[in-house]
Amino acid sequence: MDKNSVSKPMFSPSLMCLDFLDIKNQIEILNKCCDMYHADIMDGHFAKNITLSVDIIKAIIKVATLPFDVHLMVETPNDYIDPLADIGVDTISLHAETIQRDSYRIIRRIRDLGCKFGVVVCPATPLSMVQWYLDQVDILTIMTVEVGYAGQKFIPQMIDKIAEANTLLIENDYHYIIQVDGAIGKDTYKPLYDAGTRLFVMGTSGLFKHGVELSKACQIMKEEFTEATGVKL
Ligand code: S6P
Ligand code: MG
Repeated sequence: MDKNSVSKPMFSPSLMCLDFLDIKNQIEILNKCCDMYHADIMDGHFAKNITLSVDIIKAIIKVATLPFDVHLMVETPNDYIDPLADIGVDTISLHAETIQRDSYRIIRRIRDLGCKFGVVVCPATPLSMVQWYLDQVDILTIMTVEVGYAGQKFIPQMIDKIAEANTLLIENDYHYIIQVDGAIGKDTYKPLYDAGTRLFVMGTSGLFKHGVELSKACQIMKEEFTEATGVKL
């Protein structure tokens, strides 16, 4: 049995989908029903939007009891590594497309600061782009929508990429966990789980729904996951 087949699925709510008028209360609920936090930082250039920032994460982290994975959608990720490590995030996830010229130096810096290293690939980016440092990756994130916005449509071709990532994981005995980001919910859980995903970024498609109280929404998320995959949580 491979290690991925025994690891438990985990849920990481995407904090850009919070109701910003009620952040503290929502974090206190999510602390009890999720496994990690997913915090998107964009610069308006690499991704054409602006969402969270280091300062906002610094405030949220004070009431959060789960580890933070920060997804950096910025052209100059190097500028964010030290400030993020200073505020105590667990994992720094950078886009492969932005670290091609200095990946090994950046990975070493992240590790030296005591953080985990995550790498993210856009839908059209092949896994071959990260193959030379896959052995050092803690979280491998496959984007299943384009970067920038919540509420987009799932890109089904990504299932093959996840399966390829899972084959590489098993064949090479790598240690990364496969995470997916974008349009995750009851319609996509099963193919994603079967292909090898174990960490699910939860946004508007599967968790943050208008008119549903958040602790109830968490419960529905888990019920729908179990119903779709047959995996008890
Ligand atoms: C997109 C960002 C994502 C979104 C997430 C939202 O640039 O990286 O993390 O927050 O995709 O989820 P949903 O279900 O609305 O697509
Ligand atoms: Mg993200």
